[in-house]
Amino acid sequence: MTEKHLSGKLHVCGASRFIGETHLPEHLLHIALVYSEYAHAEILSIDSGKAEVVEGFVCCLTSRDIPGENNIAHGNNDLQPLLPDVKVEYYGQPIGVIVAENKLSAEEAARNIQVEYKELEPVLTIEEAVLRGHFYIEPRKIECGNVEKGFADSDYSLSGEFETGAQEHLYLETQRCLAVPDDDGGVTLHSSTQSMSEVQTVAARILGLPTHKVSVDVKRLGGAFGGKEAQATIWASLAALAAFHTQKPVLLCLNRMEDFISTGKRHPFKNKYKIGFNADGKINVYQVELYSNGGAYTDLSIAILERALYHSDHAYYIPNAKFTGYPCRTNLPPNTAFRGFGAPQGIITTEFAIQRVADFLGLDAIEIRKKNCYITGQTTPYGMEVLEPVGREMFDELETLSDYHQLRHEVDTFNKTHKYNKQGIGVIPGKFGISFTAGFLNQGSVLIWIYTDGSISLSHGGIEMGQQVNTKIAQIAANVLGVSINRIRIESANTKRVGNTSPTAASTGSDINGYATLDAATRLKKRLSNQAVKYFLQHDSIVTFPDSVIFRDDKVYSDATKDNSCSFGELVSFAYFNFTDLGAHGYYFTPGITFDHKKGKGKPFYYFVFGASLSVMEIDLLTGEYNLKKVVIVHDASSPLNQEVDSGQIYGAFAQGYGLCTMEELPIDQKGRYLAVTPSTYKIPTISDIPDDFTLKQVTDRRSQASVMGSKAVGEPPLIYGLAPWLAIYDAVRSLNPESNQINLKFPATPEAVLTAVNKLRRNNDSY
Ligand code: LUZ
Ligand code: MOS
Repeated sequence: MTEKHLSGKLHVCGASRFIGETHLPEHLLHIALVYSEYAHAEILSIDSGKAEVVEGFVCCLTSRDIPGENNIAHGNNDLQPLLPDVKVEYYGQPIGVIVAENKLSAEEAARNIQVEYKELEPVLTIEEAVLRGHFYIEPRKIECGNVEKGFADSDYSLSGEFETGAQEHLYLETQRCLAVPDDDGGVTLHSSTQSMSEVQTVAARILGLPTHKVSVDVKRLGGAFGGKEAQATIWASLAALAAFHTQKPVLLCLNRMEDFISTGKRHPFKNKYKIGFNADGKINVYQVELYSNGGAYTDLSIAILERALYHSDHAYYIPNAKFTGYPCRTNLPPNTAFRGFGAPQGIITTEFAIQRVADFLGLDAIEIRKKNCYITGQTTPYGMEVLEPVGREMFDELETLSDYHQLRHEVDTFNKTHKYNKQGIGVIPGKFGISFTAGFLNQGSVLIWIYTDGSISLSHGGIEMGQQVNTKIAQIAANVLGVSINRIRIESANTKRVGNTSPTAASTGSDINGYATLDAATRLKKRLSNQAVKYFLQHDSIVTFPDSVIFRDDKVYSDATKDNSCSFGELVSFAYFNFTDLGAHGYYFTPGITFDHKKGKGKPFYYFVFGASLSVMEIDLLTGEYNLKKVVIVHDASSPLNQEVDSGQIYGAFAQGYGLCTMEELPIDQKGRYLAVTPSTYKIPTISDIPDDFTLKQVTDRRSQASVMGSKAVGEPPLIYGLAPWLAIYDAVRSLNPESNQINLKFPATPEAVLTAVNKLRRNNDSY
């Protein structure tokens, strides 16, 4: 099936609406925030005297104005105040809400708030947190086989450290919420969130209201990438608090710099690995300790660490393994979900270790990976069986599609004949586990109404953030009811129509809400089939059975002969006049997800998405600059719901991974402030960074393990392909001295990092 992007036309015409940009309510008030000026400090006093005299000032709200519980923590193993009363824990933490009649007055008043602090020493790095024992939980562990014996039985071992950096989400639409008071003391929130039920629950907790008094509506987001999974809640709750106090509609809309400064990023990791292997390249044992920088509050740090641990085997069978994870507490904005959710940080460490093994043994990058790749029937270190030989197939396909051995030859020849430029190849497979690791989140629901004219309204629990979950859901419903997609309107996500929703995250939006759609649409189809039997008897004196009725092309046929038919609308109207319920709720939960954290064993995923990819990079030895020359991706799509939407996801995820490993850098100063706080100082890839020579092959063999209508999730898995350019740069640097065991290429490999790595090698090796 291929259907067009449902809101493509609106986006292209600039007609699609986003919160706070058009159609604002009358008497709207605006918020500006007072932010902490220290990463760690006691608040001694807050004086609003000079703010109150600003024209248009309405009120200044602090922790004392919170009627309910001052806690926005995700889950129940932490306490995160909406507005701190004693202590600030990160630079840019909101401590006061200024409400005014217009944005400029609010900002001026916010600047006039005087806060006295007693500065405390901040903990900013993983090293400092480890020294002080600042961990969120006891270490998490996954083990299999016998690690000591594994090393003893190995011909060789290599060990080292691998550090990955933070990443800013840079969604086009900044964090925002429009809060509108209801007449019964409740409030309606138009929030830019991936997680409307979490916004609802937390805002109700803050206001001391039952959950049903807060409703959340989400039409669409201008991007999220994980940055609005847990982190939209704070802004929505602040806006809700202001609407509650003023009883007027209130808009909170961060500007780009505020968003950069105050929101959490992808977790930086510092990982220590040791790998044991034989002379033939077979890996016997892999041991890794993962340390993540979680920032000032838990947020999603524990789930992110879990996903990093579950992906530390990546695509490889490792008979003896020990993975340990430590989530560290620091005084940075709470780090959070970001496409891949810890998996990229675990995976790149494993891939680097494997690359070192290949280089040490003089083996080829693909050969070593194929040799160790999972085959059917093997189990992961956490005890989940790999049921299909898809990983190997992906490698074979990549080898053929890229003409790998010829390519390797060309790159080697290039390097022999070019003095100041070197090329390298990076190869990386994909194996990404699909399901929320917090098992209970794997459920979805929808509500469908068929109106008497045959048009259809569908509300589902997923959030449309540009990934086209709406297009896919509409396709599923249209397919079941045999109608064209234009008949279906996908409504805004709203807690009043679909309750207790999971965040649209973990790449599961289409899977769980899609299956729930299948459920609801099938219920309606059954009712309509029963009515069709009556219809055909009355109109054409035809005896047929519900199971024989066929819904196709906006028509309803009595049976496969297609001799008798009526339009879909006609049948719907007939059904209504014959007392048929034309509304249906659908529900789905992913079966079989279990995990025992004590044992470190279980089945955390419903299935895996596989793939393999390759990048060719050329570096300039004099400047450290590089150029991505070629990309080949083989992606295991199974039976895609919408192949074009999926290719958009794959291209985008590749670019985001490419940015992560090469150019996106977020240094902090000694006060815990991000130094890159605008798009002019934070570089992300643009279309010109993507080479023309880009081959994407979606393998559309339907897998036995897949999701709704044979499809597979596509949001996060392809981000991993974007890490191949880092391995390619590494390979290019290494070509200067293949014998060296001391290539220090940082991650991200910025031109500065490349030049540093090159110069170090040059110092040790004059011959280049
Ligand atoms: N969110 C979450 C996620 O709460 N649990 C997960 O396992 C997950 N995985 C990926 C992205 N978001
Ligand atoms: Mo996410 S990283 O919100 O799937």
